[in-house]
Amino acid sequence: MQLSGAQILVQSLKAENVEYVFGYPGGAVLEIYDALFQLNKFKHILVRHEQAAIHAADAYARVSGKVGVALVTSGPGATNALTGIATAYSDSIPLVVISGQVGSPAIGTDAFQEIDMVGVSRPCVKHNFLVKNIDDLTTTVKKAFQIARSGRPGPVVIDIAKDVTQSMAKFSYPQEDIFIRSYQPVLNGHIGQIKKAVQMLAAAKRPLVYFGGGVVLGNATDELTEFVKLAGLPCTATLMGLGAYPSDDRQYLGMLGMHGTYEANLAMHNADVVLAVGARFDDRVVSVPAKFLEKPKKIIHIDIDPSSISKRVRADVPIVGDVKNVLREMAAIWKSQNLQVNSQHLEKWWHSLESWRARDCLRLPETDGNVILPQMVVKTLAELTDNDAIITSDVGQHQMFAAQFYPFRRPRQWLNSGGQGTMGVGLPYAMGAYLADPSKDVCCITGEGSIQMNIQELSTCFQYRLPVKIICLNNGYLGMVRQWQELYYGERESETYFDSLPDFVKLAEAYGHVGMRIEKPSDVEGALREALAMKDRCVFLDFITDKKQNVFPMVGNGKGLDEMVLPLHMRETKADSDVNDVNDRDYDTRSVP
Ligand SMILES: Cc1cc2nc3c(=O)[nH]c(=O)nc-3n(C[C@H](O)[C@H](O)[C@H](O)COP(=O)(O)OP(=O)(O)OC[C@H]3O[C@@H](n4cnc5c(N)ncnc54)[C@H](O)[C@@H]3O)c2cc1C
Ligand SMILES: Cc1ncc(C[n+]2csc(CCOP(=O)(O)OP(=O)(O)O)c2C)c(N)n1
Ligand SMILES: [Mg+2]
Repeated sequence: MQLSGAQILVQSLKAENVEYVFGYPGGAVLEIYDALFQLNKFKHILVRHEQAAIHAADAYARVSGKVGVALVTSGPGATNALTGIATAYSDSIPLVVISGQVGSPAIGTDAFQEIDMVGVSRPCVKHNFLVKNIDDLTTTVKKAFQIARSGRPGPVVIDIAKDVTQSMAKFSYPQEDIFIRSYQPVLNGHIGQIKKAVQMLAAAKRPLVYFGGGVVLGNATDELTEFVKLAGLPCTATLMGLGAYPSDDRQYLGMLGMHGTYEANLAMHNADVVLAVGARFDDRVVSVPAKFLEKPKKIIHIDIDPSSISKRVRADVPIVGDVKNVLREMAAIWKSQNLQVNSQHLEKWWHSLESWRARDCLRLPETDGNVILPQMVVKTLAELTDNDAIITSDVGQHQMFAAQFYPFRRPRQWLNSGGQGTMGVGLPYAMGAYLADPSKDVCCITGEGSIQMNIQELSTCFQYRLPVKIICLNNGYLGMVRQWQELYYGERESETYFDSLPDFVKLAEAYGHVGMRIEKPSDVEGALREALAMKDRCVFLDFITDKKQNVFPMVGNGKGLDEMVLPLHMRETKADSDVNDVNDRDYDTRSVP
């Protein structure tokens, strides 16, 4: 039977077991929307802005582990999608984004709503395709899903010329994966390298496991936990790795990096052998490579993407492969060779780590009791949700407070934009997350700045009755930028204060939701309880928080991990440890250069 290209596309997505498509219609995709209507093969979520379609599909992928799918029209629909695509690309999230294109005879003629989507998306996709011939359609869709989900995952764009959606052909979807000669991800690590790595770890004096988003993407939590336990090693997560190892375990030191814990950052600074597992030595972790390597360390780096290895910091033992496979091999060798780290060294190392941890770098700051501390809101939320909610965040101080104060229990529970730091992801992420797993409370921790970047999605939440909870930590400021201005720009608050903000309670109500404004610390718990009890309502909680809270610890630009700006309560006393070479700055915010 002959089908139109649009119908073939819809059938192909069905063959890929697509459950949701997030999208927005327009001229170039009219045929596709008509086929969606007629064939009714999966659920379409009509967002209010294409950027949100991509973010929601991205969140669906982060929570479900499947490929997220979005559909946008040509021209402005496609360009609106770009921020979402770049966001997913930076965090290695598997997406298939279908964009409409003008008819193939019109391509290159400055046609109405024509944009070279393959060209403009090239730097921020794992791969992209332009389909100009209906005979290429099914194989292109098949390849797109294959590429998006395999190896290092990422977004793939399929740009489809309108005439392709209109022409007719026979539908036949490839059953087996298509062999792509130029794309063959390496899944198993080199055994010689793995043996070398294991020996190096066993001989270490101050070993550290540094894991990241690759463990989440590779579903390797069990393998990571087993190896860390087996060898008795301390471990630390990147922002993207949070939840990949249970955060209440004693061997876990918390997040490292720019806003990492004192103990995690000093552990990395002082470690002599580092096992990096699916983490890419981002500049928010490494800061300046020369300072990072100031204390000599051997680096073992497991990553599925060879281009991630030795990109910023040279690896001594590179292992290209899937984290799950490599960690399994490492555990098998560790056991069969009956290896262990010298117990005296390990004991001494743990003594230092514990002394740093005892300094309690995330202790809540003192207040007069009249202002709401943003950290306190996150802590209370964690308690009330038993550390089990899916948390999405936007970008800014609230994002870091969420990362520091919500103790994640499992992978795929924490969704945020790490690589791009895209303000505006929080609400669409909550939408996609809820659709992927409606059994969990889904809470979006946001700021009054970020939420306004995709606030229109409150309308989508109403249309599909998505009962997400929006926890707005409203400090009236673009707080993270203000923090930098306070610390590094002589307190000149250039364009970071909002002189006017909407009444979020009325705004939420106008969209059909429940709005709450919370101004007193004593009301925080009650408000959260009340909101969480409204299982079928979307609730916007506008917490009026302390305007001038800062996120500490903080590693400033150009500083080493041992040169953290510490919270007030730590500035007075020195750490007590034999390997601690940290010089606690007698820090005065105003005197920072
Ligand atoms: C305001 C702000 C503050 C931030 N502060 C911090 C901070 O303090 N600390 C911090 O850590 N980050 C921070 N970030 C985030 C930072 O920018 C990076 O996004 C983050 O550090 C990267 O995490 P990652 O190294 O785990 O890499 P990811 O981006 O998660 O990359 C994963 C890596 O794993 C590999 N991989 C994927 N799948 C597999 C597999 N199956 N097997 C093997 N390898 C695989 C990939 O190739 C890639 O190299 C901040 C961001 C913002 C916006
Ligand atoms: C799209 C985008 N524009 C600008 C920035 C730069 N930026 C990072 S954090 C931030 C402030 C965020 O303010 P808010 O959402 O109120 O959060 P807060 O830091 O106050 O908690 C800005 C402007 C960004 N990350 N993304
Ligand atoms: Mg703010």
